[in-house]
Amino acid sequence: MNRIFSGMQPTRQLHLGNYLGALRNWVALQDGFECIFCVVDLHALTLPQDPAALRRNIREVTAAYIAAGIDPERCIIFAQSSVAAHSELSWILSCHTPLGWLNRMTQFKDKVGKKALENAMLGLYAYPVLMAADILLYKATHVPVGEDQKQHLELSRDIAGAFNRHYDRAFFPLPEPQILGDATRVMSLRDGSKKMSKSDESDYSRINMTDDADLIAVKIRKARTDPEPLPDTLEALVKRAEADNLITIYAALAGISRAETLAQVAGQQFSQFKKDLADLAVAKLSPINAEMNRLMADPAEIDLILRRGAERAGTMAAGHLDEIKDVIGLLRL
Ligand code: AQP
Repeated sequence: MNRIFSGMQPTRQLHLGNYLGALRNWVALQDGFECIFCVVDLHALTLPQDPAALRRNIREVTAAYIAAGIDPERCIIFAQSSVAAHSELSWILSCHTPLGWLNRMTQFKDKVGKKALENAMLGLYAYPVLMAADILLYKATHVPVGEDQKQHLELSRDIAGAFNRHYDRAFFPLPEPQILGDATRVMSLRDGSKKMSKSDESDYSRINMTDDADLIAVKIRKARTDPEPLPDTLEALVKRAEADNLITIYAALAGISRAETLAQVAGQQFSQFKKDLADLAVAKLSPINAEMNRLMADPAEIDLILRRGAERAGTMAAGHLDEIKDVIGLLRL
């Protein structure tokens, strides 16, 4: 059976981009694939984290997975740091990854920004190798990702290929990206040229999965737009990034195409459209929010799910790591 691996970082709360671009698609994949969904807490360490907040966020991301509809019986849900083989394989793969490949990664450059390179952390630079280890450790065949992670997944394929060629065998499957749905890149509510992101300083740039109905409505009302009414063609949205983004969000939440959405709302002023969008967002997100709150009230239950998931993931990982050690000539004593 084809196997899916994917994960989210427990860095602050998940947002609408994480939900529409990834989580919602994962729920649909459970029926056709063996699924492994990880809370990638080691990746979160590539940026400074407060220990108490990190602990809470690991549980909250787990709660979001389950509240959105991922079934912990059918899928494996676990925290990355509880399976040590991720770090071991990451080291092995880093010895098969030329620096030139890592130098091309745009996310590293974006995250370091204008800071001096000397102060950037090695972990942030090596992040894509750990991501390759996450995927290859389970010999995953498919990885659902948003547009922003496509380059990292291509690197995972390159690393798998380099390993296979070096040891002259088809050991790792080359994982296929799955870019699903129409909302592969949900943009900031404050700036239509930037993606919606957990690390954006403005909380008004995103709708968090933990936001209540009032806050969702306020954020949508305050979302940046332009003075023109909504157009009737997709072409007319090309130069209107913020309007385009709100149409994409509406379409994704309503489960209709962007063209169908425009057919419904063409000619409307934003004041009306934003009210409808807020009602729709609240209707879709509130039940998930309520279930997250219920789960978060019982952290022991979440920890139990993570522990069971870690046992299942750990068994598969240990078997594959033994095979890898055999291939590369390490003793298994
Ligand atoms: N804006 C987005 N639109 C669509 N999909 C998105 N994803 C993230 N942002 C958007 C997808 O969500 C999954 C999990 O992402 P992540 O938590 O591992 O980290 P990220 O991609 O770095 O997300 P953020 O919010 O931008 O976090 P920060 O600010 O901490 O870097 C991935 O599949 C991603 O594609």
